[in-house]
Parts: sequence; C-alpha cells; structure tokens
Amino acid sequence: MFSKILVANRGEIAVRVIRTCQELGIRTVAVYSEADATALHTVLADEAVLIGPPPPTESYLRGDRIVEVALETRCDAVHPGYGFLSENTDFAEAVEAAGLVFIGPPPAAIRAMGDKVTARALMAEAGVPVVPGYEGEGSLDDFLAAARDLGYPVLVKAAAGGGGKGMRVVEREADLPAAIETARREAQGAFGDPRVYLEKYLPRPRHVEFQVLADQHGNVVHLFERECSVQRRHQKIIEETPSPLLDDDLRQRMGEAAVAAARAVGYVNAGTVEFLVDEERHFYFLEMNTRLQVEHPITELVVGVDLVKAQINVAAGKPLPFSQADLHQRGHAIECRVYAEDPANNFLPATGRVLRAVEPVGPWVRVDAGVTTGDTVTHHYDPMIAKLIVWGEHRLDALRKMAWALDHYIVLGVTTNIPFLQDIVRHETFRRGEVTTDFVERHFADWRLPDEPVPDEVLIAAALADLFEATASINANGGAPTGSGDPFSPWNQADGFRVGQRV
Ligand code: MV4
Repeated sequence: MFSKILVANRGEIAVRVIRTCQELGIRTVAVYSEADATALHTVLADEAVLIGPPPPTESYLRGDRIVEVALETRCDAVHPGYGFLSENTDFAEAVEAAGLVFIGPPPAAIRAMGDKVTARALMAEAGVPVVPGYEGEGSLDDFLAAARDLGYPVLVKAAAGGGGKGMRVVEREADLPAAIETARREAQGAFGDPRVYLEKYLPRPRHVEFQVLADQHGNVVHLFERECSVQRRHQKIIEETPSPLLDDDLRQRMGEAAVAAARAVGYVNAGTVEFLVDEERHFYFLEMNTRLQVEHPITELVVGVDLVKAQINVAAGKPLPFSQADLHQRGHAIECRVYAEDPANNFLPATGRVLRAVEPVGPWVRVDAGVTTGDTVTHHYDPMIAKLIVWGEHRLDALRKMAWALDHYIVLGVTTNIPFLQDIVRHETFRRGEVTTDFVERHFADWRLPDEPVPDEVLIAAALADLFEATASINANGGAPTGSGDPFSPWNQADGFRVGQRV
C-alpha cells in the first residue's frame, strides 16, 4: 500500500481524498496556490507545498511542478481529483514516467475516450449503442449527404470536445456548411484540433450515467446509475440515484453496456459512462469520463462503496473485493450542488468572505465542503463551494430530507444558489421525477428570490456572527474594544491555525 499520496487538486474533492487517506493511514501532501494558503485542503494535509499564484495555469495546472513536488516530498502516488489535470493524458504519463502511481486510468484509456470520434468507433465495435452519426473525415458534400441520411436536426460536435463544449444544433441543410466552418474554427481555437463529427439530434433527452470500477486483474463492475438531467448550461445542479426513469431491465442492459465500454478501452480504476436516454427509452453512449466525478457520493450512499478507497486500492494493485452479484442499490440518494452564485441575477458568480457557514447535520445527511467560515471565495476557481448529499429509504423520504437539509443550511457573506435549490426540490415536475435536460430552462428561466421574511435561524446566525467578530477583535486587542490587533493572537494569524482548530 502507498505510504504517501500527493493530492493534485483543491476544494472539496481534495478534502474528500485527504479524509479517506487519513482513514487508511496514508500520509498526504497538498499543493496549493497563493489564494489557498489557509484553505481546508492546505490545512488538513500532513504537508502542503505552495506551487504558484492563484490562476490555475500558474498553479493547479502546472503538471511539471506538481510531479516535482511529489518526488521532493517522497510520495508514491498522485490523486488528480476531478477537473484540472485529471483527464490530461500527458500528466498521467508524466506521473508514471517519474516512477509514481497515477490514481486513475491508464493514459491510453484517457486518450481513447478523450477523442470522441475514436470513442464512438470503439463503442460501436464493442456493441455499445451510439447515437446515429457521421465521423466525418470527408468533404463538405460527404457531411451534407450524411446529414440528409440522418435527418435534421443534427448536432455538430468537436472530436476533442465533450461536456457540451463546441457543440451546435443545425435545423436545416442550408445552415450546415456555416455551422461546420464555425465549429471547426472554434474547435481549433479551443482544443488545437479542428475535427468535427455529426450526430442525429435527440430532442429532450435524459442524462443517465453509470459508475464503473475496474481493477488491474480484468475485473470490471458497474455501481449502477446516476440521473443527472437537472443541469443548466452543461453544469449539473442536482443528481440522484436510482434514476426514476429506469426499470430493472433497462438498468441491467445499460449496466452491461457500461461494463463493455470500460473493457473496450482496457479501463482500470473508477470511471463514468454517460448515456442519453430518448423519449422512447432507447439509450446511447455519449462519452466516458475517465476520472472520479463530482456526484460520486450518491453512488457511495446507495451502493455502500467508498469510491476513493476503491480507487486507491485498485491503483495499488489489489483486486476488487466484490463482484457484480454482490452489488445492490439500497434506498435513494440525492445531491445538491451549492454554488457561490446569484441565481436571481443571471447566475453571476459571487465572491467574498464566508462570514458564517452552518451546515445541516443529521442522520444520513452528508456535506462535502471545500469552503468554511472565514474562507474567501475568489473568481479564480469553480464556484461550487459544497455538495449537500442525503440518503432516504425511498425517493420521497430522500426528497423530504433534502428539503429539510436545505432549509437548515446557512451561508452568510456570500450569495449562494440555496434558495434556488429549495424551489427546485419542491417543484411538482421534479417531485414526480419527470426531468429532462431542458427542465431548468423550461421552468426556472426567470426565477426570482421568493419575497419571504428572513427565517429566524438566519437572523440569529447573523447576530451571532456579528458578536463573534466583535468578540474576536476585542480578544485580539487584549480586551481593548477595537483596533489594529495583536499580531500574536491566533485570531490574527493567516497560517491556518484557526482553521485547523475548528475542524
Ligand atoms: C446530445 C444531445 C442531443 N442529441 N447529443 C451535451 C453535453 C455533451 N456531453 C453532449 N450533450 C448533448 N448531446 C445528441 N445526439 C443533447 C445534449 C445535451 C445535454 C446532454 C446531457 C446533459 C445535458 C444536456 C443539455 C443540453 C444538451
């Protein structure tokens, strides 16, 4: 087993990985930017190394520097989390070339799935259904002929894209040449690769993804699905499992397809196979995310597997401790993503200092947070500051618990989407489990903050925060009411001492 792991990430996922390492008795090294000197992940790790200024390109995306740090601190493995370098083939290769273990899939599997045209071809070959389309290497006339066969509308997608980047809908033949031209130019600019391909456009699909886990000994299992249709501009907002859409038969067929997809690229470690499900309940491979995902906790709660622990064990060469027949879904889990943004103002990212964060605590309520009281949310990083995850015996039970948990989640100082989430989980369509990928656009296009009185809890918390701040500044001055502050008081330290005391 590894004795020390470098966590090449920040925020809640870095904290998530560090906590499991602590539990397993594995030491951790955090890397951090100048903006994260007192962040939770920096404080919680056994060692922390400053890698650069706040912009990701100068810190969390500096693969070369991160590998150096891993070697200098004598780590044996690197966990990439999600985002940043997690799906960067060059980084995975550099980690391995340095004699370290990359806690993720083989670089070849990342590369194969990163190229959507290659992935589609491999999937079709492996018998995994793909959306009818055209992997165009050909001329404009070939594209036009293929689109006519597929029938309009069609989607032009970038081969190097994914997650909706560089995608455009074309309604009629007259618009196709220009759409291809623009898409090529954009793809060249964004990915350095101008290749585009066509897919038939599926109206109002649902996004259902399957968690897979594979070891180095040829064992591949799936850990069932996650329903991820509640999203806005390709950013997921609420995920749940089981999907209200699937029945046992469809679930089994999609699960088998997900396992076949993983096998087709020689997959090892945790991964996610994304499918679109159309109105006739046909399913199609969309793409594979070759990393741990944000929404992994709902699978953990319903299937009873710690996915980070599994990732570490698999990367260390251990066989999976279960087979497909051992895995079952029990109850229902829902995740809400808490974003520092203003849903009443075009979802503008919100920044500032979190004066007070009071997280709901109760049976089967989990909060994975990367930001806590006193931390500053900057514009440099993803606005997701926490994930609220609940488990219930059945869907209605989980929905009730989520409504309760949102009502008891207090964040002061930074605007969040919590009131927006409260309205979604109470929405009739959502409660019926009838969401498609256009749900938010369709029902929440001009959402406004409800005109309700501020709850007592919030007023009390605000008053306490105020008092707390005032007391802190009095203590810092040895009893004087206000002033510049005692440089030796722990309240005035910027080195994380206070954060470390709180957790
Ligand atoms: C599609 C589609 C309809 N038809 N492909 C968006 C993200 C990227 N991974 C693929 N996406 C889509 N591909 C075909 N052939 C509709 C979407 C889509 C979508 C997919 C999943 C979740 C949310 C979405 C929101 C808008 C469009």
